[in-house]
Amino acid sequence: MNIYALSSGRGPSGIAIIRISGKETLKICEKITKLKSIKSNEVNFCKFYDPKNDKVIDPEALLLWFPGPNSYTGEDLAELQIHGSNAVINALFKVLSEEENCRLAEPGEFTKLAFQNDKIDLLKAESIGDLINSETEFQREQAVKLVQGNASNYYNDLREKIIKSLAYIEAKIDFAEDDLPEKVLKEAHKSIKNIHSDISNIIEDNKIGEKIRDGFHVLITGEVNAGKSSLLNLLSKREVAIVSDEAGTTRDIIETYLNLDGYPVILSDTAGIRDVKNKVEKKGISLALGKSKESDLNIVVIDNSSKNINNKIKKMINKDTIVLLNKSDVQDKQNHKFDVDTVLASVKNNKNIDKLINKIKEKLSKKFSLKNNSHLITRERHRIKLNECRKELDNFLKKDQSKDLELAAEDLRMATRHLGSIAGKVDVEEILGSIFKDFCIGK
Ligand SMILES: Nc1nc2c(ncn2[C@@H]2O[C@H](COP(=O)(O)OP(=O)(O)OP(=O)(O)O)[C@@H](O)[C@H]2O)c(=O)[nH]1
Ligand SMILES: [Mg+2]
Repeated sequence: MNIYALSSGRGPSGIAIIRISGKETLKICEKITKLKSIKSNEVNFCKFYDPKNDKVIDPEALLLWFPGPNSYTGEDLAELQIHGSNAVINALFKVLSEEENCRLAEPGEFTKLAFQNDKIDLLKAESIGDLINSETEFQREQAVKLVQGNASNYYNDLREKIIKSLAYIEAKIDFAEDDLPEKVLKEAHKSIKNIHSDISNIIEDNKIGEKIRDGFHVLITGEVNAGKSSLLNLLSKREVAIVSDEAGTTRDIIETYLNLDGYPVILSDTAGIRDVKNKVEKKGISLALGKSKESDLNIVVIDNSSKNINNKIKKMINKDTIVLLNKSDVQDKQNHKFDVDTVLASVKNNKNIDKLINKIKEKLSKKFSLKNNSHLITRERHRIKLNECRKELDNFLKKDQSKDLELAAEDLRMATRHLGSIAGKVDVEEILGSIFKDFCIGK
């Protein structure tokens, strides 16, 4: 089966790129360009035709032809660069759909083929998706690291170290009667202990990689009518939440996604905290209080002219929060003092909001040590596999190796399997075989 899809965004645009992958790619290209010889890995200047009626679809276009296996998918692949109007794209799609054994690709199918044909590992496939979807600078940087294979190399190194220890243990099992020095087992144990601690460090990373990928949760909470929804609208540059001078306007949690100077942030506006009887507002307040416990950062908004601050709000303020004393245009003298980060601002006049943004960035980067560039886990899937791997290493370390050698070997085998499945490598036996063979020759 041959597949095709639009690889660039939907037009109208100067150029659109359609990819075709599959065994008959060249045949299809020859048919729709009428070119006698299509040069590989070079630009072919051409016209595209509808072979049914010989009418020209695009009079000036380019064709790039990459014979497999040296192509993105590992199969024969062509890139058709055509004028990016919807009409040209649709006409060419119609022609391709009328070809035998040719269908529209499913989402991600080209990359799936690349994985299946061993062109890329799973981590790279995921990171290509992340790079395509990256919206902020942090997300782009993280995806670039993964596309370049930083995480894959790291996991592969760890995995190979486990396999080496496993080879020692296998040798001890197979050549029990020979005098393999006890030292060998001790070294294997020590190496696994180090790997265990490396994996623990990766797991206990405050979920930074996932946060960069999915966004940091920042919550706007505080007094009623203090300007929380106004702040949400100002930061997201659109009217997301209703603003009104009526206290208790917001009840539901309103979320919006934004790029705060490179920081991906999921910003939530909530109901103001106060003591009320109204059932709906009460529910909104309890939602807000619950959410404030899970978020990465709380911005507590207080009207600078307020006389008394509700106790529940006071309790929310700690060194991990930022207090925004709002409406400085009404009262410009700071009315409340807190020994935490406080910004006196006016949302209405967009005064000192830049200071608030800087504080948000500062807090997030401190809490998640963003300067450290070793974030490896970007998905829950990786975390689950690492946890499973660590569990097996735990089992191994707990065993008395002099008695349970076979079982200890099985623990390590499982550990390599979990680690390998992060990047999509599961054929442990093969690598194990080669290392073990070398070990025996060297003995
Ligand atoms: N003077 C002044 N008024 C503001 C400022 N920010 C917001 N307001 C006004 O304060 C009122 C309440 O604003 P909202 O943004 O709805 O406040 P809220 O905290 O979301 O209110 P609830 O959802 O009811 O808790 C509106 O009339 C806003 O126009 C400000 O910086 N200065
Ligand atoms: Mg509101």
